[in-house]
Amino acid sequence: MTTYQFPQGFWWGSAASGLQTEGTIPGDGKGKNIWDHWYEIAPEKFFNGVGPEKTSQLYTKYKEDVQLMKETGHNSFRTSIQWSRLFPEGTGEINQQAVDFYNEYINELIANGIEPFINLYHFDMPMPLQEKGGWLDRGTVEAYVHYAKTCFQLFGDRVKHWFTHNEPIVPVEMGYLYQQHYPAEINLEHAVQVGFHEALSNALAVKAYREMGLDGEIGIILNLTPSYPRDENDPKDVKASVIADAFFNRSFLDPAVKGEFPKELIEICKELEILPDYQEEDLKTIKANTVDVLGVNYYQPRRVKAKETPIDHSNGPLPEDYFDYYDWPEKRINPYRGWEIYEKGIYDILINLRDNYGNIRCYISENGMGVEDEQRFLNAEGMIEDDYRIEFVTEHLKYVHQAIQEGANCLGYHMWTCMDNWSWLNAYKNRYGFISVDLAEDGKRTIKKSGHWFKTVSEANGFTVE
Ligand code: BGP
Repeated sequence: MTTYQFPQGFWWGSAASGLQTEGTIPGDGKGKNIWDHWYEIAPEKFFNGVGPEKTSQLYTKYKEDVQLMKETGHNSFRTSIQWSRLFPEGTGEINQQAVDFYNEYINELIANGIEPFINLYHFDMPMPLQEKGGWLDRGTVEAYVHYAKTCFQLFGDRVKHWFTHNEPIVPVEMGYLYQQHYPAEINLEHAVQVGFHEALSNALAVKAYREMGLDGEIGIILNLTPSYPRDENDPKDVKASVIADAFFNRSFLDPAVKGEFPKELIEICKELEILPDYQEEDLKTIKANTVDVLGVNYYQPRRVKAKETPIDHSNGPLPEDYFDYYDWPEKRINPYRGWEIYEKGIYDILINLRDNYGNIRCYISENGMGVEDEQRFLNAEGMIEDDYRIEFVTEHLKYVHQAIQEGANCLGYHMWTCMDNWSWLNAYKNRYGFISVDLAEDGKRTIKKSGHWFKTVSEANGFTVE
């Protein structure tokens, strides 16, 4: 038997986002964001035609949900404020109903011993700002900073862990390269500008937070996908992996933690003449306002090799001009999401942060496994027996534990997600939660086997396995 004991005060919990959980009810004053708009114009893109207004109804069920968090051993929980709920137009007039809702929700968490971690931007651009260009437009950066400051003012007395963005590379790649988020363009030049504005907005929000003298910490949440070369002894494969890493990880990790952009990326942008528009002052702002804490979302690695296929320039340059994806024959796949399961990746990330990023305070802010049709695993008592999820979390936690033993500054583990929630184009296809949500029964919640198991882990601050 081996016991994996975690440091005292370890954060056990889960993550979600406002848009994916709250839902919309008539008269709630929420404005439209890009998901509401996309669903209106292209509902067929969404799995089973389920749109973002029909999420897990947390807006009305949050009290019940907080109790369920307690029952599943949460000592902390992350969600995001919906920008379009607080500012229906993105800026300007504030929605008082949103202020009341977030106040009550945050207070409810705290009253139940659950530390609220609040993120500001989780893919939910208010539509009036998108109409002016969204992250392409510098005006959005200003509107974002106003939104951020308002949140700090309203909730900063009680919220001690703030995050500026969740996975800022995702709006870049999915909105401007791979067409999975609105506006679904393929345009590397736009992608670079969007990324720059997001990085700048992060630094400006960090600056604003510090200037307000609040007694919490502020960070950013990044999805780090370790880039493994096909052959680590082949310099061409290694170079391919370095470039993939610069595009997808270091593009935000380096400015957020070190205050500068990776030189490989700058060189490529110069060569392609797609450097973003910026002001000299911006680089100083980014340099001077790095984060206190880093959230790490880890789902899967990225495996690459030197470019072998011809470059296709029909849509202009792309990151894939510099590498090919490598199909590792030994990979294990979660067939529902199509993502590789590679537990050691979580260890490699934490060791990289220890060695190359000043061992910054960090925690695992998302990790999880989406599975389709979990009703197959219902037992006689009506509980989903998701042993595969327990195994998934256990195997990742073993590597988190090892990294901590070796000096990584990892402070917690949050699962994606608490209760089954709505996912971008996939809607309710894959379920990730510790708690199931029955859409046919008005969103009825039932704790899964993994939720009960997680409580034992949280209470023991670790677990014992054979
Ligand atoms: C992360 C996002 C989450 C969540 C999760 C699962 O990238 O931060 O919002 O959706 O991935 O992915 P998906 O919902 O696409 O299956």
